[in-house]
Amino acid sequence: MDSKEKFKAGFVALIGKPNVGKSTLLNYILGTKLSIVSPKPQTTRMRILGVKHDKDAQIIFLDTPGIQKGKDILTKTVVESAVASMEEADVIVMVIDAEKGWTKEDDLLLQNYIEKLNKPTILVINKIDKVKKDLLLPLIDLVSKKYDFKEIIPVSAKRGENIDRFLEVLKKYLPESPPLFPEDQITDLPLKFFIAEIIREKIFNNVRDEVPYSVAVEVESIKQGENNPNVIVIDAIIYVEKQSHKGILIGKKGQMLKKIGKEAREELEHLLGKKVYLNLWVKVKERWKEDVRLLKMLGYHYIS
Ligand SMILES: Nc1nc2c(ncn2[C@@H]2O[C@H](COP(=O)(O)OP(=O)(O)OP(=O)(O)O)[C@@H](O)[C@H]2O)c(=O)[nH]1
Ligand SMILES: [Mg+2]
Repeated sequence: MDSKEKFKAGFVALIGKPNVGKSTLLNYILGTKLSIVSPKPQTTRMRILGVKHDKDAQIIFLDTPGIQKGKDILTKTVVESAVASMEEADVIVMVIDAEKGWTKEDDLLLQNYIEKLNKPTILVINKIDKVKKDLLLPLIDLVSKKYDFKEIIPVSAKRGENIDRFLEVLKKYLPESPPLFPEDQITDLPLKFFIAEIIREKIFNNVRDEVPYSVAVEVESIKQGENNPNVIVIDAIIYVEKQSHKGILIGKKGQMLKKIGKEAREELEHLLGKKVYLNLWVKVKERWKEDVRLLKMLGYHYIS
């Protein structure tokens, strides 16, 4: 770092419609799996803080749930957390999907939030690996007329294309500040919520239709193995809204739950570097999305 250049640090909110690749982008930048990802929209349900430590800057990303419509308390809470992240941020990064282009929802996001906040906003066009180059130029032209974006940067979060440039550009808009997080900290996400998220991701990736949206995961306990500190025993409850969903999640002869448990356990062992025993139970709890106490316990209110 040039000694004349001061260290920079600040908050960056990643926002956009569901499924555009916000969480994939964060994970690529951090070089680790922090925020869960799935091919289905509305995967992320709480704001996930991830810190990128560089020589000359500390970028504190806030990955947010895709802005969506819905009347239940869960959806309102989820959208609130995205809005709070935008309000907290020094810079807003709006993400769109190159293949889907600019949509009506993107107009609404601009009108309802970004224009009002009036903060430096960068537009990231993600998934460029899915489109031909000659289609990208007209899209860049179109979005540049939509708003006074400070920068428009095409990337592929999945392949890691143009991410270095994105980070360099982003740093320009961060305030001068000493680091805000200790060097060894990459998130503020409590371990039990992180584990619950990994389990929920496996459900999103294995179960179809409306069932993943009926699911919440509560990690009840995390204990060290009695005689072995390298073992973790985790007990978790999977809540579903309907009896029929419980049947689908458990599957024939318990096959589905076994598969979900195995995938979650293997990933947790990899991420935590310990042997994991994972006990999963499925419980029906109608209208859990309206149960404020439970929502808090599940972490959907933990920011405030
Ligand atoms: N081809 C391609 N797919 C991508 C890229 N980035 C993300 N995806 C895929 O897009 C899907 C959605 O990615 P997520 O990162 O979960 O999207 P999100 O914006 O966080 O979605 P929500 O949490 O639902 O708001 C996943 O299947 C990703 O693998 C990319 O650059 N190229
Ligand atoms: Mg996400």
